[in-house]
Amino acid sequence: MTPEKPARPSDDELAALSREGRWRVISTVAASGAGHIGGPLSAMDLLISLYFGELRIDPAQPQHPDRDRFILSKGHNAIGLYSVLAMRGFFPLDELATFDRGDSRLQGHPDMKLTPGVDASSGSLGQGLSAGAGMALAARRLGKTFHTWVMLGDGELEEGMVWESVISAPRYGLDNLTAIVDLNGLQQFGWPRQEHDRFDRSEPMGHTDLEAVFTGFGWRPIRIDGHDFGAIRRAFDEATGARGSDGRPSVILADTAKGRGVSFAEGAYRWHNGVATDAQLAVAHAELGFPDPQPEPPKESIR
Ligand SMILES: Cc1ncc(C[n+]2csc(CCOP(=O)(O)OP(=O)(O)O)c2C)c(N)n1
Ligand SMILES: [Mg+2]
Repeated sequence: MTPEKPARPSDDELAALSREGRWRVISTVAASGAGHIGGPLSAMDLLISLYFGELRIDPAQPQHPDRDRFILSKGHNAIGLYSVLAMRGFFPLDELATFDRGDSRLQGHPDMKLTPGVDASSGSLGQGLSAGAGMALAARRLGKTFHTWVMLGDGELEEGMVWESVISAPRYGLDNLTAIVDLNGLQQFGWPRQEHDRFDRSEPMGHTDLEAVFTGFGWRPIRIDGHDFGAIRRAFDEATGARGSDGRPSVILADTAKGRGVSFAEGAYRWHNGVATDAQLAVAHAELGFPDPQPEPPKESIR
């Protein structure tokens, strides 16, 4: 059976799922001893909204030819994707504990040949949008109606190959393609939007009018707060509703905070990657409210 769009959860349900996803990211990386935190947390509300409310996918048939496609072009955020795939039922939640081990299906960067639900391998930044444009073009040629989604980082926009597909996708009329750019304002080493920025090490794209640039190349830009579930939902509707209408691919420019949801990681470029201490994990647990605190064991009655 062709996978169908899921019934959309409420905003409260999405928020709870996102808190769970954020906890799974930070706790899994703490257990494995290495991994990325900031990007997976900034992207979590978008990923949860996609996997639980938008994508026409079926965890029991991860290779279904008519499924919507999702490419995590910023592949270093793999643990964010794996957490959501596990929560959505593509593989057991327990398997997250194997993250980044040599014999695991969950490598540090996504491998489409290993992991159920991963549609393209990534990790070398800049390549995902070209792969996605290819999938969207294939859908068009094969007469299929699936939609292709590609998530990029704002630092990743510096890769030249991104712009080759930005230039070419509108020429093929790929309105069945949507890029999502996670505009968390930071990449690996800092600083684009900070006041003390002397513009000497800043990220070039941080000072660019991306809406104008994408419009100029023939895309439909949709600018949103990437932590507002209502805005995300409307952006998805606009992007998929556009399909077949005017040949423009869509780009969702999502303003986010790197490390979102965990106080010590939020806005801190040093948490691009990192391993939380036990004390930091306790803070994250308290702030995310997940997992629920264990109930107090019953006190022995005094006789
Ligand atoms: C081609 C390539 N160059 C460099 C790297 C190393 N690298 C990994 S993550 C990263 C920063 C990415 O920043 P951004 O795209 O903003 O990701 P996010 O903030 O969402 O984590 C870099 C430079 C890479 N993976 N691939
Ligand atoms: Mg970034």
